[in-house]
Amino acid sequence: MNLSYSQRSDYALNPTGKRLLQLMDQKQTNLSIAADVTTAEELLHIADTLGSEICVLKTHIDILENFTPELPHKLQALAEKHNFLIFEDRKFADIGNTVKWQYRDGIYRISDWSDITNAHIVPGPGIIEGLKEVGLPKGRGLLLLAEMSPKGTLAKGAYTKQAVEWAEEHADFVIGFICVQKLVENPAFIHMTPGVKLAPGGDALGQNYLTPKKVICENKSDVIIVGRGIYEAENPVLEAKEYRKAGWNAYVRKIT
Ligand code: S5P
Repeated sequence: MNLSYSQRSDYALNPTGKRLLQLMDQKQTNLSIAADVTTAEELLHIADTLGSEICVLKTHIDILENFTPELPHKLQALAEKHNFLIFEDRKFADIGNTVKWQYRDGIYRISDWSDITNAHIVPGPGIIEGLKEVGLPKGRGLLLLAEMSPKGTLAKGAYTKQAVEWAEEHADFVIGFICVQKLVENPAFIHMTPGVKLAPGGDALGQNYLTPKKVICENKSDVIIVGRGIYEAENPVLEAKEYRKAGWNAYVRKIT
């Protein structure tokens, strides 16, 4: 079944999942940038200068040294201006009752502004239920970390399979997976893959890089997540255009 992203949106039960699938085709991009920077200024600069190239801006809000409650409003304004979704890569990992607070409260109030967040499944399905109580009424979507990119990851085999089962049980809230390859035929689920560079390889701390073509065409994932490959480039805007083109061409080849 080689459905386009927008055809697949008909199967999505979650409004954010549906919107992302439609947005990718409308905007012709399956590129997500991992904006791993430590100041609000750098984050806003990335969002504004690269926003037109991406479908999703992925943040690590807790690495900012100067977070203020106004920042999410500014990010949301840029998301509207450039038509992208915000994904706070929080990687929740606690029991359901605790993650509710972590998602809704504290300094960051993630559920107020982040369209998408993600969770490890190591605590069991209660983590999904807790996040869902907070996120679903706001129309948010959740990605499960079913696989991880680094060498030596324990997220494989039976663990990955369990993530898929729980996603199917909560398809109104779970919009897909962080994974290395396509895991499930259900066209509603979005597969998002980090560890992507135009040249394959790794870093000094175990990260593995695959090319956009390998990720989209061979591994049949849907979205490439690129961090250092873009923001460390001499010209991040030109580099983002390269990644966008590589990801999009691979998708077009896959579905035709
Ligand atoms: O398995 C994973 C899951 C994630 S979300 N491996 C990852 O690298 N990530 C995230 O993707 C990681 O937290 C970082 O923000 C980004 C990869 O960054 P890069 O600079 O290596 O492209």
